[in-house]
Amino acid sequence: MSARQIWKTTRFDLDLSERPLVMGIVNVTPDSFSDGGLHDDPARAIDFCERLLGEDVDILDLGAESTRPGAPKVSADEEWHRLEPVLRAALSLGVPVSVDTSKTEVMRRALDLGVDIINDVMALRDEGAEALLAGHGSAGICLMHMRGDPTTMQQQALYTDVVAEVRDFLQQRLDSLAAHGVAFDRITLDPGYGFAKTAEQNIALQQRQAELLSLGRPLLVGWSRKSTLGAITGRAVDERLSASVAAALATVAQGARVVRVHDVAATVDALKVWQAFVRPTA
Ligand code: HH2
Repeated sequence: MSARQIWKTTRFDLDLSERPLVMGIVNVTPDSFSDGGLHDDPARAIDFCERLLGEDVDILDLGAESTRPGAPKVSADEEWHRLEPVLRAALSLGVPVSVDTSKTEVMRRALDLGVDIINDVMALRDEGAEALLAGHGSAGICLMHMRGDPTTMQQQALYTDVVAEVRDFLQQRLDSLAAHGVAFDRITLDPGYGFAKTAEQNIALQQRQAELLSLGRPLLVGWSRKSTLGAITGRAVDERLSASVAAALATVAQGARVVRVHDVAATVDALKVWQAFVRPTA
């Protein structure tokens, strides 16, 4: 059995060594790539959070700005307006809550309400974000790799060695946070599937995941419904459930400890079976 790996967050110390955790996606947006408009009314979003709880979700990840390729930017005020009522309700449900944002101002407001984790597809590169998280002292952090921003990122999918370059980027982000005094046990890393990467590059990253694990922090991985799964299977975005579950199992089998998914019930079941089969018997 490997050493216990704890992800420290504001209210919860999450044990990632016992079993992989499932982070359920709640997009409070009109335009997300697979579920835009489904939960952009606060009451529906809160109902959806409660439904995910019934499906044994481990972490709720609330996002109020789409990051799909070409997505328009929204202001911090608009993002917060969408997020706040859902975040307030989610924080009373007894599970860790993360906010998926890249804006320091939105992070500040979420941290003031007591959010457990900041999940940032820009890896805390907005001005003041690192200092904010360093000053907070306990919120969990997910640092994801991407280049550019969602409006331009797919033009920047040019790498000599995508795995080495993603690894170097994440190492630099870890170094920068260490320089700010952020403890590593608050941090997970994410290769950023679909962000400034082609299907071939995404697949290479998954195949060589061990090279990212060598950074020494747990990996949080988001394959759910992404276009690379469509490229592999020929399936449209609303037909990628089986592919998404297979991707979640594969990434966990290769060492990832948190999977970020839309389809919580199916993923939880699949991971329970996988876990039962791989757990060493007495
Ligand atoms: N993917 C998306 C958004 N946030 N965060 C992390 N850590 N990892 C990911 O892979 C990731 C993420 C994109 O998916 P989704 O939230 O469903 O879509 P949209 O950005 O269009 O709302």
